[in-house]
Amino acid sequence: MDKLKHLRQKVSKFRMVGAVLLLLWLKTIIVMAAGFNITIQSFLDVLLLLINSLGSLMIALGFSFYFRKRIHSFSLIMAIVIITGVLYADLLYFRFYSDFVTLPILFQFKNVGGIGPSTFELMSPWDLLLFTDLIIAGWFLKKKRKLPTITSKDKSAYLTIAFFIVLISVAAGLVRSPYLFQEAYDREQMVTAIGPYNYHVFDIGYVLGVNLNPLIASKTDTDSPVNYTKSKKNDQSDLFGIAEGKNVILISMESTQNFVINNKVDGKDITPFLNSLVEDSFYFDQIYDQTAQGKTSDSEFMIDTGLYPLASGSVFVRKPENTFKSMPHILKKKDDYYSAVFHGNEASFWNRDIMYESLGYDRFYSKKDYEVTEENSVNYGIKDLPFFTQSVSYLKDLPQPFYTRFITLTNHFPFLLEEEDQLIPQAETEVDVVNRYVTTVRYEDDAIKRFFEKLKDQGIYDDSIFVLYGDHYGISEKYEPGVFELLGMEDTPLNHLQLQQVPLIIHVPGVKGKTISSIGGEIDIRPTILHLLGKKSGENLSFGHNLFTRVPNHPVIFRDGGFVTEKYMYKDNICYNRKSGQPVLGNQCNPYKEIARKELGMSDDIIYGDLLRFLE
Ligand code: GP9
Ligand code: MN
Repeated sequence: MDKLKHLRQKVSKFRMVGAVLLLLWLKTIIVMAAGFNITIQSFLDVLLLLINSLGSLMIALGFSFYFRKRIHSFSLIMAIVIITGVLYADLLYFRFYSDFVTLPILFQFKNVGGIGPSTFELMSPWDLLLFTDLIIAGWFLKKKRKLPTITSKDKSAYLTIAFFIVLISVAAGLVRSPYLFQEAYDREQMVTAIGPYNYHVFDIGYVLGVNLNPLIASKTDTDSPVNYTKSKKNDQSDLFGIAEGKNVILISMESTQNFVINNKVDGKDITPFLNSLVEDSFYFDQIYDQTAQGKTSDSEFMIDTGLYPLASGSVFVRKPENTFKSMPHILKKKDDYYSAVFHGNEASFWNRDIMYESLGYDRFYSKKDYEVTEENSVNYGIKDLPFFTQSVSYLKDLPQPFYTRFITLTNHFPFLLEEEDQLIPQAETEVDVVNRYVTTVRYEDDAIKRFFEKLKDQGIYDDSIFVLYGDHYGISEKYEPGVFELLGMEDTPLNHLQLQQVPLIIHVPGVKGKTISSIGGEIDIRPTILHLLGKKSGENLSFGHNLFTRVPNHPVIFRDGGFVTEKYMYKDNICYNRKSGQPVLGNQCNPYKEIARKELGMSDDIIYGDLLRFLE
């Protein structure tokens, strides 16, 4: 009897912590299920949803025991504030990017273009409900400051139980996803399996851990990626070398998705110039955006190095001191190409000023090289038209042949443009972002058209090849319903995948070209250019395939471990048949999943271990 009474007394000491725990636990489950759309496919998924945040929440609240002898009410309130803050930040970030916050992204927040200008737009009045527990607990704890004393023995028992729950839930997560930690880039899988809080702890540990990789790496670590990338099937085509010795002009088209090509708004073409250009070029109409959190910089990185971007943060920001074997290096060595990037934003954005040196660029024309005024700017900076006009005055004096990239800016979220620059009316969907988007794309199209005209005037056009590509999606999943409305498409996983396509147009003056509908990704752009320039070498330790001969069943791999092949698509851990659009048995995707894991893993090893320094 005494024992029971004793136990009851013990438990009652934890009443307050228990109540707070219950509120936070329920809140986390609701946010996971309703906010993060966690996939529930089995009983195990339900179980994981219920337990995987419990242990970590207990540990977080357990800190409050250690502030004083008594549970300090202030420390409990702080724990609620911090936990709710993390959860809410995750929720807002997820609403825009359908992704989870990582440690590196916090250090490059000034570069996170999406949520910055529109955080308020991402909020909903319902979100206030997330803070109700804070108000209740605050009110209660204000009245009852003196909470019970907890003995060291009780504290240890509490924490033992908490760690045990964490252990059990991680083990259950591993039963669900055996490659959980090898596929740490699949953050959706991570959060589903081990919950948002354990995920954040893992992410911090992982990021800190990989910083040690360069210290322990050695030349032998390059063996397996060298052998793997050497064994890639690289067929030749009769286009090999057709552009030998020509200038290369890459145009990175900000946020430009493939659906705008040959589409109209109110009877008017969204991209009249690009539409005419594709008639006269190699137009790849099934190229997928493979960027991750580094957005524009990720696309630049893939094209210059043939490596995958990192799963979290931008390589430009995280690994600028690495050795790279990039396009400028290869072309300089072989044919003494001069290389330059033109971009009207601040040089330090995405750490470009530092990274371009590592990538071997001779010159970076950034904001300070342009005349930027209030009149000629919008949103992020100088508008595309004055940007190209001013760029040509530099370009005409560059030593030839050159390898150059022009990065446009006007078509950037939230797609702002003065009325006089809007060459077509806004679309009339339910989604304003989409309505504005078509006008900024139309503006960009016109600016590119005039750029071509100026290059013809300067006599540069004939001696150059042009590679125009959309850097990544512009309309995030949140706003996609507007695109579906515009295009009269259904909102299905397959159609969502289709919207991840970006245009790739390779224009070789004097060569007829054609539309090529085999699948590919941004990582394949580099070997395709090298092929046209007649370069056989330089493709070791890079993962792209020449798009003119790309094997159709090799997966186009996304940074979250998803992929698309000719037959299948794998997204959010579901395997779909692309023809029917229906989910199929997961094992049909397994061989490709294995390739994705291998390539992403090797690419990460190269970057985290700075392995290319061993191959000089
Ligand atoms: C900024 C521009 C846009 O300089 O490249 O960056 P994004 O937000 O698209 O990565
Ligand atoms: Mn971009």
